[in-house]
Amino acid sequence: MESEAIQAEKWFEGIVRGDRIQLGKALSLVESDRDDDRKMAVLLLEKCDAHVRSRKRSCRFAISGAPGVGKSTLLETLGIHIVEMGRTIGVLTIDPTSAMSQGSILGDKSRMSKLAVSSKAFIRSSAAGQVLGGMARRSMEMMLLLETAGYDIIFLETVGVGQSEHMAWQFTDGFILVIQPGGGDELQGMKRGITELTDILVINKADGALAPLARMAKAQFETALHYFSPLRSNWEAKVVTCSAIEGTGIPDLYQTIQSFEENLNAGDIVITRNRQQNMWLHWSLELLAKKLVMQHPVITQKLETVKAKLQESNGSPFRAEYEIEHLMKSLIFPPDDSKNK
Ligand SMILES: Nc1nc2c(ncn2[C@@H]2O[C@H](COP(=O)(O)OP(=O)(O)O)[C@@H](O)[C@H]2O)c(=O)[nH]1
Ligand SMILES: [Mg+2]
Repeated sequence: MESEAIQAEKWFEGIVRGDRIQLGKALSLVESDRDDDRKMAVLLLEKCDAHVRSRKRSCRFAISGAPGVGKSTLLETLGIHIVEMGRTIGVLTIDPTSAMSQGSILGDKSRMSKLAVSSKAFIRSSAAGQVLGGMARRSMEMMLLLETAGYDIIFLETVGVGQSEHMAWQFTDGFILVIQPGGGDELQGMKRGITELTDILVINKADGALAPLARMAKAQFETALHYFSPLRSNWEAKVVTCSAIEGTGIPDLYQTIQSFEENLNAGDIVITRNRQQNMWLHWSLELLAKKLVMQHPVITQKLETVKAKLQESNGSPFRAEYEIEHLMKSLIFPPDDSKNK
């Protein structure tokens, strides 16, 4: 049996060499919850982390927006343009076909069919079952693998609305919000407070009948954005209109992305990444803590008993919660018997 360290080195070398099959396998490895996979994943991720720290970093973007605004279509058109400009891109999406989904988001893979066959691009869809906070459970690790493989720009397409924006914002360098003209989307965006998170606002579908509406929305947003103090320092939010289908406005969008990259590289990327990693660590441990506590046999058993009792007596849940709260506390902070002796 090869030692684990040697195995991890092989994984790592394959990824750095540009072996796409190895990269694909590594992405599955870091998504796995199996104990042996977790162990290997950590060995590999440590190597990747050390590797990227000594090189020019990729720029990581979250691409967010309501289902159906055209995020995937945009990634295809923009992605092809970026590749034509001689750069490489990595895309992480959630595969909506693996969940019960609203019609508009079905068939994401087919939306990126041209980009998918480019040797300068790598697209990975995670199963929707793994989605937490609008991203895959292991998006952070997956971005690191793509960065190790040397992709210049990484896009993380988020799903869902609400909480997801903030999560994705925390873990990436730049936040691209995609909206479509009309439909009150503009206002919704403001209400949810996500305009503060937005580094680049893309008004997509600026074609056909929607084109004049898109121009109007652009003017409105450019004014509105002046009232928000940006959460990210040294960058003033930009508004771009485009049509992912017709390709208009795409070079403009890429230029904006490039200036964002320049801006990022002019700042201290080490501080930025350390902040992201700290937030990720908290997020990840919270998820883990919840999972472990809720899976503890003492808790699951008690919960079953309590639920059965509640149903029988048609009672109230408050005492049940109180009892389980104590049970949880005693499991995590066992009473110190020595004090009573
Ligand atoms: N007219 C128009 N339709 C678009 C454009 N971009 C995407 N669409 C359409 O909008 C629908 C949703 O696109 P999709 O990329 O799946 O959106 P996502 O859910 O945000 O990823 C599809 O029917 C696309 O063909 C665009 O620029 N113009
Ligand atoms: Mg999509």
